[in-house]
Amino acid sequence: VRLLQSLRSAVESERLFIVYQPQINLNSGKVVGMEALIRWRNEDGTFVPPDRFIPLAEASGMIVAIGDWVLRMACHELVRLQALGLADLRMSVNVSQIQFRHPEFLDKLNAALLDTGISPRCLELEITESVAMEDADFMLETLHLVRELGISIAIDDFGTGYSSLSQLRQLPIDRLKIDRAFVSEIQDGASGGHIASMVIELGRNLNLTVIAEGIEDEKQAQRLRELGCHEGQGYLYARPMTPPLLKEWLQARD
Ligand code: G
Ligand code: G
Ligand code: MN
Ligand code: NA
Repeated sequence: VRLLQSLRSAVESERLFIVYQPQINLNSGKVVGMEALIRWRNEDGTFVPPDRFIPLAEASGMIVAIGDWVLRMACHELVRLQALGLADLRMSVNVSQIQFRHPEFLDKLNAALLDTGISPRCLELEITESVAMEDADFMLETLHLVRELGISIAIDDFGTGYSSLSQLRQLPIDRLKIDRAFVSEIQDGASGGHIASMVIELGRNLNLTVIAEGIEDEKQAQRLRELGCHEGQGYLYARPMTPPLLKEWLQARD
């Protein structure tokens, strides 16, 4: 309850902010986009990790407002980057299942596009594998509607859930994100490495782009490239950054 109260006051006093982590084409080395990640800084300067407060925000329903705020901030950020001449970047936004299932979700999505004027082609929503597979009929319909808007969809934390291939094949999605737990095992022959290569193979068969998260060294990147993984993000390239740092980083790289 105390955490919930401080989350409320954090929202009110704007102690929530967003950092952005670049995503790279593993073959060309070009930046293809970035993922928006929420942060909460306490009054005393310490951080509350999203793994702790997102579940709380979901249970209390606050995630609907927070998620909408993240979506808008991320779209605005993309507009600012495009104005600097940093074109052709994709903005990836995490969407909680509570938010996704909210009756006004599609309206809010539309409103965010209209208000910021960004092209839906530049926007991507990340939903986790478990969410994507739950309540198949509802998901299928909603995902189709999102796709009709021109927005793309990535399945986050892929490999940690239990999707059946037949389910996965039916989903109107664009990208699979390999969970970083599997990427970290890719060198030492541990089972996670096999899962990573299976996900890449699966992506190839289903015509989906595959992005690996949590790439921390060049060996992992090299192995992922050999396996045919298209894109990656991780500390090897950049940490999640505040907008001024992101801007600097992108311009230095451009
Ligand atoms: O990288 P980081 O430790 O910040 O992310 C931890 C988890 O929090 C990740 O699983 C990420 O998907 C989730 N997360 C980060 N930002 C958001 C957000 O804006 N909305 C939702 N629903 N989840 C987020
Ligand atoms: O949405 P998702 O849970 O996938 O969020 C990714 C999480 O992974 C975020 O918390 C982000 O800060 C974190 N992260 C991003 N790159 C790396 C990395 O290279 N190594 C590690 N350990 N964590 C990372
Ligand atoms: Mn994510
Ligand atoms: Na993940």
